[in-house]
Amino acid sequence: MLHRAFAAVFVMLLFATGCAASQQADPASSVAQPNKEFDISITPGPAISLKENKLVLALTAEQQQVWGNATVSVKLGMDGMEHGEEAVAAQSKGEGRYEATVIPTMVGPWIAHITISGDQGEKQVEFPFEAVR
Ligand SMILES: [Cu+2]
Repeated sequence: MLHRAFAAVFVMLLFATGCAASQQADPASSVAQPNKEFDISITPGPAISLKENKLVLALTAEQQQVWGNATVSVKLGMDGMEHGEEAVAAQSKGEGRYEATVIPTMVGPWIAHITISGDQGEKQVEFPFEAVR
């Protein structure tokens, strides 16, 4: 009886977390902090799975000074899953705006790993987002 209740809770947890339930305790991904420094968005949003979505990084005037001549690349990943995505280069649209076309291959929680390289060096930030059908 009690065992059955536990099983039911476990199944509900699986449903609630979707494919991220396969996530194991991974020190590398658990220390990564979501981005708070940069203005990053999926436009118009929400992200649609198996479709092209526009991910936008908008540097402030101040950040443009710091990250002169920046190049930006984006790689999508899912915690605990190996999707094998390649990094895509974002296009500079001027005035600190960078756009990358990303295609999440399934519904669920994704993390865009964004690399910004410029005069300041290199920085990696993470942008979590949800892909829907
Ligand atoms: Cu997945």
